[in-house]
Amino acid sequence: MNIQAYPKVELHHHLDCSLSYKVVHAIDPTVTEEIYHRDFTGPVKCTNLVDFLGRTFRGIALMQTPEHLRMVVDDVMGQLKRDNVLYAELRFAPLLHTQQGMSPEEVVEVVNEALTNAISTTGVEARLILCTLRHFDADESMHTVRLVEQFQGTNVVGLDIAGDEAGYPLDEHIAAFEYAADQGIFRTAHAGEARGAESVWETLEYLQPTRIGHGARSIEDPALIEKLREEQIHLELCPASNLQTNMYDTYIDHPINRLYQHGVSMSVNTDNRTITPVTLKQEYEHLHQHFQWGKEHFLQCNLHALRSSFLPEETRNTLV
Ligand code: ES4
Ligand code: ZN
Repeated sequence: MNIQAYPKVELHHHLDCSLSYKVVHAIDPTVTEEIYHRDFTGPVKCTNLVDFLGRTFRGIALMQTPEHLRMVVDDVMGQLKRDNVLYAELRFAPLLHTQQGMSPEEVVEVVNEALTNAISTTGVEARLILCTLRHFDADESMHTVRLVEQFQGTNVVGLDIAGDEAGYPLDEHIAAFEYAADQGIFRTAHAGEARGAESVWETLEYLQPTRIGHGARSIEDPALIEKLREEQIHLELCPASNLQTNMYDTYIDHPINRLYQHGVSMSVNTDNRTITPVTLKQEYEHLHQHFQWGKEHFLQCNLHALRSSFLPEETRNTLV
């Protein structure tokens, strides 16, 4: 089985956490390969999600001008092409890119335009998801969903909430997600990563997403598994990232194979490619090695991913 050549779909990919050494060095020539591996790439095990999130700032600091944003988009799209990704949804938080004077609107405009160009040069189809963050207040969350609304009809297709799941509740974000639902904006939300099944239940109740970022810990509650299966709520699973954030000790402890056997809609994703230095090819190899996954598993995940993608319904099946 040639896993590299295998066509892949990636729904959960943080644009701001996937900078290659090459682009980091091009933006900041003082960063040597040694510094990149020390400061940008995380250790095999972080203490927890907060420790992991603390490693996102170095990359974000290099994405504060139009030129640097364009370089990162081109770099990431090149990585996806080499991984034989057919379709990707790339996410980032526009409000984190205003340190050198860009407005959030300009940030989205630049990334959107750079992505249109990269789609035509690479042939990789891709769209954008804008993230609010758990520690943001209600105004910042509302600003983020307004950006999604403003950019409807471009590459921007949805809303996500990321960040410190265990440290901040959902209260500040409920209005923004309600607004998104009223506007027909697609929604996903990180949950079931730093907290267990009760966090996934809360997220489903208050934010009403059609997908959950991670959601791996849903396995802890059979009633939740039943709900996910019945309502076809899609889990964007990222096993290598979950090992790194210390959710599980070893690969075989990860519930991805059990979730698959329960018939839950799911996809395989990298989450990020800098802090967790992993490609989808490598992630598929891990699954083959530890759970004997083969073509039928990867095909099923990719079909589930397309069905749950934020493309317009009529184009979801045109990529296969
Ligand atoms: C996250 Cl902001 C961010 N980046 C990567 N992974 C995450 N998990 C939760 N928030
Ligand atoms: Zn994530």
